[in-house]
Amino acid sequence: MHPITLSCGARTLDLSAPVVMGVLNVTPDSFSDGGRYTERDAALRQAEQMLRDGAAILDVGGESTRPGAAPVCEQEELDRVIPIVEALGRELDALVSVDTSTAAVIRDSAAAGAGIINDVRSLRRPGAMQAAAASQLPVCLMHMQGEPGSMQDNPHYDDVTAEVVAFLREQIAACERAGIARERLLVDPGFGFAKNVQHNLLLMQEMADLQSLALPILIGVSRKSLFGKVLNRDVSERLPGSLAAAVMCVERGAMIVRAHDVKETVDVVRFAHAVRESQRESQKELS
Ligand code: 7PM
Repeated sequence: MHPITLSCGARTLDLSAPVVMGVLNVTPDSFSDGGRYTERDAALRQAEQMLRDGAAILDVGGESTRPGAAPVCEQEELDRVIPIVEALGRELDALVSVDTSTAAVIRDSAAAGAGIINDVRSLRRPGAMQAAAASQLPVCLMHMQGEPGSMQDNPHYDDVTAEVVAFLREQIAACERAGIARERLLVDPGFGFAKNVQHNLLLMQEMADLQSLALPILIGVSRKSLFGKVLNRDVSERLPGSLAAAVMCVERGAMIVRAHDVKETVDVVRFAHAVRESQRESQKELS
Protein backbone atom coordinates (compact mmCIF):
# COMPACT_ATOMS: atom_id res chain seq x y z
CA MET A 1 0.00 0.00 0.00
CA HIS A 2 1.01 3.65 0.24
CA PRO A 3 3.93 4.76 2.43
CA ILE A 4 3.32 5.56 6.07
CA THR A 5 5.03 8.94 6.08
CA LEU A 6 4.64 11.78 3.62
CA SER A 7 7.50 14.19 3.05
CA CYS A 8 6.04 17.73 3.13
CA GLY A 9 8.91 20.14 2.45
CA ALA A 10 10.75 20.74 5.71
CA ARG A 11 8.22 18.63 7.66
CA THR A 12 7.04 15.02 7.69
CA LEU A 13 3.47 13.81 8.06
CA ASP A 14 3.00 10.51 9.90
CA LEU A 15 0.14 8.56 8.31
CA SER A 16 0.48 5.36 10.32
CA ALA A 17 -2.86 6.43 11.82
CA PRO A 18 -5.52 8.78 10.39
CA VAL A 19 -5.09 12.48 11.18
CA VAL A 20 -7.19 15.64 11.29
CA MET A 21 -6.63 18.68 9.08
CA GLY A 22 -8.00 21.81 10.78
CA VAL A 23 -9.75 24.40 8.59
CA LEU A 24 -8.36 27.82 9.34
CA ASN A 25 -10.52 30.83 8.51
CA VAL A 26 -8.62 33.66 6.92
CA THR A 27 -11.57 35.80 5.94
CA PRO A 28 -10.62 39.45 5.64
CA ASP A 29 -11.88 41.85 8.27
CA SER A 30 -13.56 44.36 6.01
CA PHE A 31 -14.45 46.71 8.84
CA SER A 32 -10.99 47.68 10.06
CA ASP A 33 -8.66 49.18 7.45
CA GLY A 34 -5.41 48.26 9.16
CA GLY A 35 -7.03 44.83 9.37
CA ARG A 36 -4.22 42.65 8.07
CA TYR A 37 -2.57 42.69 11.51
CA THR A 38 -5.69 41.66 13.45
CA GLU A 39 -6.49 39.08 10.81
CA ARG A 40 -3.12 37.43 11.19
CA ASP A 41 -3.36 37.53 14.96
CA ALA A 42 -6.81 35.94 14.97
CA ALA A 43 -5.64 33.23 12.57
CA LEU A 44 -2.62 32.48 14.74
CA ARG A 45 -4.71 32.16 17.88
CA GLN A 46 -7.20 29.87 16.15
CA ALA A 47 -4.29 27.84 14.77
CA GLU A 48 -2.68 27.42 18.20
CA GLN A 49 -5.96 26.08 19.58
CA MET A 50 -6.31 23.63 16.69
CA LEU A 51 -2.78 22.33 17.27
CA ARG A 52 -3.49 21.90 21.00
CA ASP A 53 -6.67 20.03 20.01
CA GLY A 54 -4.60 17.61 17.97
CA ALA A 55 -4.66 18.85 14.37
CA ALA A 56 -1.76 17.40 12.35
CA ILE A 57 -2.26 19.84 9.46
CA LEU A 58 -3.70 23.33 9.19
CA ASP A 59 -5.54 24.14 5.96
CA VAL A 60 -5.32 27.76 4.89
CA GLY A 61 -7.53 29.07 2.12
CA GLY A 62 -8.87 32.31 0.70
CA GLU A 63 -12.54 31.16 0.95
CA SER A 64 -13.02 31.11 -2.82
CA THR A 65 -14.19 27.51 -3.17
CA ARG A 66 -17.68 27.77 -1.72
CA PRO A 67 -20.55 27.29 -4.18
CA GLY A 68 -21.56 30.63 -5.66
CA ALA A 69 -18.58 32.42 -4.08
CA ALA A 70 -17.15 35.39 -5.94
CA PRO A 71 -13.71 34.63 -7.36
CA VAL A 72 -10.89 36.33 -5.49
CA CYS A 73 -8.26 38.06 -7.63
CA GLU A 74 -4.73 36.69 -7.57
CA GLN A 75 -3.13 39.56 -5.65
CA GLU A 76 -5.89 39.52 -3.04
CA GLU A 77 -5.44 35.76 -2.55
CA LEU A 78 -1.65 36.20 -2.23
CA ASP A 79 -2.06 39.04 0.29
CA ARG A 80 -4.47 36.99 2.39
CA VAL A 81 -2.74 33.63 2.32
CA ILE A 82 1.05 34.10 2.16
CA PRO A 83 1.58 36.05 5.43
CA ILE A 84 -0.52 33.47 7.30
CA VAL A 85 1.34 30.52 5.79
CA GLU A 86 4.64 32.11 6.69
CA ALA A 87 3.58 32.92 10.29
CA LEU A 88 2.12 29.45 10.94
CA GLY A 89 5.35 27.76 9.93
CA ARG A 90 7.73 30.19 11.63
CA GLU A 91 5.82 30.91 14.84
CA LEU A 92 3.98 27.63 15.43
CA ASP A 93 6.09 25.12 13.47
CA ALA A 94 2.83 23.90 11.91
CA LEU A 95 2.42 21.70 8.86
CA VAL A 96 0.35 23.91 6.57
CA SER A 97 -1.71 22.96 3.54
CA VAL A 98 -2.82 25.69 1.18
CA ASP A 99 -6.31 25.48 -0.32
CA THR A 100 -5.60 27.11 -3.68
CA SER A 101 -5.88 26.61 -7.45
CA THR A 102 -3.68 29.56 -8.43
CA ALA A 103 -0.16 29.02 -9.80
CA ALA A 104 1.30 32.12 -8.12
CA VAL A 105 -0.19 31.14 -4.74
CA ILE A 106 1.20 27.60 -5.09
CA ARG A 107 4.67 29.01 -5.91
CA ASP A 108 4.75 31.64 -3.15
CA SER A 109 3.19 29.31 -0.54
CA ALA A 110 5.91 26.74 -1.14
CA ALA A 111 8.54 29.47 -0.73
CA ALA A 112 6.78 30.65 2.46
CA GLY A 113 7.04 27.19 4.03
CA ALA A 114 3.77 25.43 3.14
CA GLY A 115 3.88 21.63 3.28
CA ILE A 116 0.93 20.49 1.13
CA ILE A 117 -0.98 21.89 -1.86
CA ASN A 118 -4.73 21.29 -1.54
CA ASP A 119 -6.38 22.11 -4.85
CA VAL A 120 -10.13 21.51 -5.24
CA ARG A 121 -9.58 21.97 -9.02
CA SER A 122 -6.87 19.26 -9.16
CA LEU A 123 -4.28 21.54 -10.82
CA ARG A 124 -6.48 22.25 -13.87
CA ARG A 125 -5.93 26.03 -13.79
CA PRO A 126 -3.26 27.40 -16.17
CA GLY A 127 0.24 26.96 -14.75
CA ALA A 128 -0.92 25.20 -11.58
CA MET A 129 0.45 21.77 -12.59
CA GLN A 130 3.89 23.24 -13.37
CA ALA A 131 3.94 25.30 -10.17
CA ALA A 132 3.02 22.23 -8.09
CA ALA A 133 5.67 20.12 -9.84
CA ALA A 134 8.33 22.76 -9.13
CA SER A 135 7.25 23.08 -5.47
CA GLN A 136 8.21 19.43 -4.79
CA LEU A 137 5.32 19.36 -2.28
CA PRO A 138 2.59 16.74 -1.93
CA VAL A 139 -0.63 17.62 -3.74
CA CYS A 140 -4.21 16.69 -2.87
CA LEU A 141 -6.26 16.02 -6.00
CA MET A 142 -9.99 16.47 -5.45
CA HIS A 143 -12.89 15.42 -7.63
CA MET A 144 -15.20 18.17 -8.87
CA GLN A 145 -17.42 18.28 -11.95
CA GLY A 146 -17.31 21.85 -13.33
CA GLU A 147 -16.43 25.01 -11.40
CA PRO A 148 -17.45 26.15 -7.88
CA GLY A 149 -19.59 28.98 -9.28
CA SER A 150 -21.93 26.75 -11.31
CA MET A 151 -21.28 23.28 -9.92
CA GLN A 152 -24.46 22.82 -7.91
CA ASP A 153 -26.76 23.73 -10.80
CA ASN A 154 -27.62 20.19 -11.90
CA PRO A 155 -24.91 17.61 -11.36
CA HIS A 156 -25.36 14.32 -13.23
CA TYR A 157 -23.59 10.97 -12.89
CA ASP A 158 -24.42 7.50 -14.21
CA ASP A 159 -22.21 5.99 -11.48
CA VAL A 160 -20.85 8.65 -9.16
CA THR A 161 -18.19 6.52 -7.43
CA ALA A 162 -16.85 4.99 -10.65
CA GLU A 163 -16.70 8.45 -12.26
CA VAL A 164 -14.89 9.94 -9.24
CA VAL A 165 -12.33 7.12 -9.30
CA ALA A 166 -11.86 7.44 -13.09
CA PHE A 167 -11.40 11.21 -12.82
CA LEU A 168 -8.82 10.85 -10.05
CA ARG A 169 -7.00 8.15 -12.04
CA GLU A 170 -6.72 10.56 -14.99
CA GLN A 171 -5.51 13.43 -12.81
CA ILE A 172 -2.90 11.16 -11.22
CA ALA A 173 -1.65 10.23 -14.71
CA ALA A 174 -1.56 13.91 -15.76
CA CYS A 175 0.47 14.75 -12.65
CA GLU A 176 2.93 11.95 -13.34
CA ARG A 177 3.40 13.23 -16.91
CA ALA A 178 4.11 16.70 -15.47
CA GLY A 179 6.81 15.31 -13.19
CA ILE A 180 4.84 14.98 -9.95
CA ALA A 181 5.71 11.58 -8.52
CA ARG A 182 2.84 9.34 -7.49
CA GLU A 183 4.33 9.21 -3.97
CA ARG A 184 3.51 12.91 -3.65
CA LEU A 185 -0.21 12.57 -4.35
CA LEU A 186 -3.30 12.39 -2.14
CA VAL A 187 -6.85 11.85 -3.41
CA ASP A 188 -10.18 13.29 -2.27
CA PRO A 189 -13.69 12.38 -3.51
CA GLY A 190 -14.84 16.01 -3.07
CA PHE A 191 -17.96 15.67 -0.92
CA GLY A 192 -20.30 18.60 -1.55
CA PHE A 193 -18.67 19.60 -4.82
CA ALA A 194 -21.10 19.27 -7.74
CA LYS A 195 -22.95 16.41 -6.04
CA ASN A 196 -26.57 16.22 -4.90
CA VAL A 197 -27.62 14.51 -1.66
CA GLN A 198 -27.98 11.07 -3.22
CA HIS A 199 -24.56 11.42 -4.95
CA ASN A 200 -22.90 12.37 -1.65
CA LEU A 201 -24.54 9.54 0.30
CA LEU A 202 -23.77 6.88 -2.29
CA LEU A 203 -20.21 8.13 -2.69
CA MET A 204 -19.74 7.89 1.07
CA GLN A 205 -21.22 4.39 1.21
CA GLU A 206 -18.92 3.24 -1.63
CA MET A 207 -15.89 5.28 -0.62
CA ALA A 208 -13.73 2.20 0.00
CA ASP A 209 -13.53 1.90 -3.82
CA LEU A 210 -11.07 4.82 -3.76
CA GLN A 211 -8.58 2.51 -2.09
CA SER A 212 -7.99 0.96 -5.53
CA LEU A 213 -5.96 4.11 -6.33
CA ALA A 214 -3.49 3.07 -3.59
CA LEU A 215 -2.92 6.66 -2.43
CA PRO A 216 -3.74 8.29 0.91
CA ILE A 217 -7.38 9.44 0.97
CA LEU A 218 -8.37 12.87 2.30
CA ILE A 219 -12.02 13.76 2.93
CA GLY A 220 -13.86 16.94 3.87
CA VAL A 221 -17.44 16.75 5.14
CA SER A 222 -17.35 19.18 8.07
CA ARG A 223 -20.57 21.23 8.37
CA LYS A 224 -21.46 20.73 4.71
CA SER A 225 -24.97 21.33 3.36
CA LEU A 226 -25.45 17.57 3.02
CA PHE A 227 -26.24 17.53 6.76
CA GLY A 228 -28.56 20.45 6.34
CA LYS A 229 -30.50 18.52 3.72
CA VAL A 230 -30.52 15.03 5.28
CA LEU A 231 -30.93 16.09 8.93
CA ASN A 232 -32.60 19.47 8.48
CA ARG A 233 -29.89 21.21 10.50
CA ASP A 234 -28.57 24.74 10.27
CA VAL A 235 -24.79 25.10 9.83
CA SER A 236 -24.33 25.67 13.59
CA GLU A 237 -26.01 22.29 14.33
CA ARG A 238 -24.09 20.01 11.99
CA LEU A 239 -21.36 18.70 14.29
CA PRO A 240 -23.00 15.32 15.15
CA GLY A 241 -23.66 14.60 11.46
CA SER A 242 -20.13 15.68 10.55
CA LEU A 243 -18.64 13.38 13.21
CA ALA A 244 -20.74 10.39 12.10
CA ALA A 245 -19.58 10.95 8.52
CA ALA A 246 -15.95 11.27 9.63
CA VAL A 247 -16.19 7.88 11.36
CA MET A 248 -17.75 6.26 8.30
CA CYS A 249 -15.04 7.67 6.07
CA VAL A 250 -12.25 6.43 8.36
CA GLU A 251 -13.90 2.98 8.36
CA ARG A 252 -13.69 3.12 4.56
CA GLY A 253 -10.03 4.09 4.45
CA ALA A 254 -9.76 7.88 4.86
CA MET A 255 -6.38 8.88 6.33
CA ILE A 256 -6.83 12.68 6.52
CA VAL A 257 -10.09 14.23 7.75
CA ARG A 258 -10.54 17.94 7.05
CA ALA A 259 -12.65 19.54 9.79
CA HIS A 260 -13.57 22.78 11.53
CA ASP A 261 -14.18 21.15 14.94
CA VAL A 262 -10.76 19.67 15.53
CA LYS A 263 -11.01 18.40 19.12
CA GLU A 264 -14.21 16.43 18.54
CA THR A 265 -13.05 15.11 15.17
CA VAL A 266 -9.71 13.93 16.61
CA ASP A 267 -11.61 11.82 19.17
CA VAL A 268 -13.93 10.10 16.70
CA VAL A 269 -11.13 9.53 14.18
CA ARG A 270 -8.94 7.97 16.87
CA PHE A 271 -11.77 5.76 18.06
CA ALA A 272 -12.71 4.60 14.56
CA HIS A 273 -9.04 3.82 13.96
CA ALA A 274 -8.76 1.88 17.23
CA VAL A 275 -11.67 -0.33 16.18
CA ARG A 276 -10.14 -0.86 12.73
CA GLU A 277 -6.78 -1.73 14.32
CA SER A 278 -8.30 -4.29 16.69
CA GLN A 279 -8.84 -6.56 13.70
CA ARG A 280 -5.17 -6.30 12.73
CA GLU A 281 -4.17 -7.02 16.35
CA SER A 282 -6.24 -10.20 16.51
CA GLN A 283 -4.84 -11.30 13.14
CA LYS A 284 -1.32 -10.82 14.55
CA GLU A 285 -2.20 -13.06 17.51
CA LEU A 286 -3.42 -15.79 15.19
CA SER A 287 -0.33 -15.85 12.97
C1 7PM B 1 -19.34 23.48 0.12
C2 7PM B 1 -18.30 22.79 -0.40
C3 7PM B 1 -19.15 24.34 1.16
C4 7PM B 1 -17.08 22.96 0.16
C5 7PM B 1 -17.93 24.49 1.71
C6 7PM B 1 -16.86 23.81 1.21
C7 7PM B 1 -12.87 20.64 0.79
C8 7PM B 1 -11.69 21.34 0.54
C9 7PM B 1 -13.29 22.73 0.91
C10 7PM B 1 -12.86 19.21 0.73
C11 7PM B 1 -10.52 19.38 0.19
C12 7PM B 1 -15.55 23.99 3.29
C13 7PM B 1 -15.58 23.93 1.83
N1 7PM B 1 -13.86 21.53 1.04
N2 7PM B 1 -10.53 20.72 0.25
N3 7PM B 1 -11.98 22.64 0.62
N4 7PM B 1 -11.67 18.64 0.43
N5 7PM B 1 -9.40 18.73 -0.11
O1 7PM B 1 -16.32 23.24 3.91
O2 7PM B 1 -13.87 18.51 0.91
O3 7PM B 1 -14.79 24.78 3.85
S1 7PM B 1 -14.11 24.24 1.02
